[in-house]
Amino acid sequence: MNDKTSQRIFVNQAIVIGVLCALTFPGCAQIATKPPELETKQQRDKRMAWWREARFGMFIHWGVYSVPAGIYKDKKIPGIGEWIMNRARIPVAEYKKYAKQFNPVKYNPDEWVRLAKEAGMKYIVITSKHHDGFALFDSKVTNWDVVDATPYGKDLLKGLAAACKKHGIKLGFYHSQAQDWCHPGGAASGGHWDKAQNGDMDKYIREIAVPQVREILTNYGDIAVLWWDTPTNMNKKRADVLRPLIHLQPGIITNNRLGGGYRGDFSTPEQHIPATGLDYDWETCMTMNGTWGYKSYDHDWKSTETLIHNLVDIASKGGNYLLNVGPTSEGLIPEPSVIRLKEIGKWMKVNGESIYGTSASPFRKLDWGRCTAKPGKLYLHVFDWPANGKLEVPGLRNKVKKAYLLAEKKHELAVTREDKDKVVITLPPKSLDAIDTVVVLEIKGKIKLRGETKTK
Ligand code: FHN
Repeated sequence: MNDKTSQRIFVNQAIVIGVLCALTFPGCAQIATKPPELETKQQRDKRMAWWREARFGMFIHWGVYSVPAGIYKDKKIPGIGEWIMNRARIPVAEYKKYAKQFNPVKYNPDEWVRLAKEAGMKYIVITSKHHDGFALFDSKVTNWDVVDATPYGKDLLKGLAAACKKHGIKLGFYHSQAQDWCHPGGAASGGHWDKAQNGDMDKYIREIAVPQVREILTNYGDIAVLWWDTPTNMNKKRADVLRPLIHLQPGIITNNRLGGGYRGDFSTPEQHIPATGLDYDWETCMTMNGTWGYKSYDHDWKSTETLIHNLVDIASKGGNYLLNVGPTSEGLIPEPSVIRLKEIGKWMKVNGESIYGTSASPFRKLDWGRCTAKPGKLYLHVFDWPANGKLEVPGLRNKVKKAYLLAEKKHELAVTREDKDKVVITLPPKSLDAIDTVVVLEIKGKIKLRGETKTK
């Protein structure tokens, strides 16, 4: 089969699935919007524009697992906190008891959103349901949700959606579509460990996953991102019933973890930054310590310097950074996360221009740091301040208009050209910011580099 034939078949399938979905689910009436598979490049660019501009978002992993917080029967359970039920093989009925202690009375969604905003983040993706199957929202198809199973008794996503709207932050949902360790038929990585988990996965997809995805995409206003996760035991047939639901939110952006061969809109390197970026939209998701869900004894926090360098490194390779927080069962974002986010925010306040809406570095390697770019401007992120005060920009052939520090725009820096391919900027003796001082180099025309470096 040639490429065109397979593309035609794929498109036909997308239409058939769309029509079927519209007939099967009344909530899918808006299915008439164009599936991403049928978009032109311009339409896709338009849909992806805010996300590419944003570069920085907050991931929130929150659920009942924040109650045991990494400890079961007085033992520290190794691994990531939200997997405690799986790792410790906790029986369903026993795990469900933790919900009785999930009472986030200190939850203040407005504060969370303001914190994300202060950090310079432009969107939030929160776990509407993680692999333990517990829904942070009022789901009509189960009692295993915050409203029915906890003393708190209120939908947690409603307030967050309202706060996001108020503060102009985009909201996305992470939804574990396949793994579900508490509803019969849900998949479990490594296999089921309690017979209460056994059941028909197709039935699970039909009766839990599909209606829940419909709920999260219908009841919370504009949803900007749907973040599928771990396509354990997913196949094309199962993915095909979930996928059309995304049209309930025209313009929504989805990741590549649905399964069934769907590529989604962006790739999702996890806990690492690809060495040279990727040739497709991408977002690195990462924890600040060693866990996504709260663990009381994980104090292995990345430094603010590492987090800022990661953000810059990612932007310099054309990606987004989705940085995680794991709130406690009381509803508090751990203090070390708050401190780091505020520090990142201070840096972003001064240097955000060098991150938002930038494109990848045209340079293959820069010994002193990283580069991000906008038309006519190179943002030189100096991690290691040169001892001789001379910042070398290798391979640059463009005429330079001027150079200055982003933090002190009025203060122009002297620029010389040592040979036709090397620009040298004279820096002040000391960096303004020990983590990353940004030097702006304004250039004429499209970036032109010497042959051995990558051109854009
Ligand atoms: O199993 C999950 C894990 O708990 C966490 O949610 C991460 C975030 O990307 N995703 C899965 C592992 O890839």
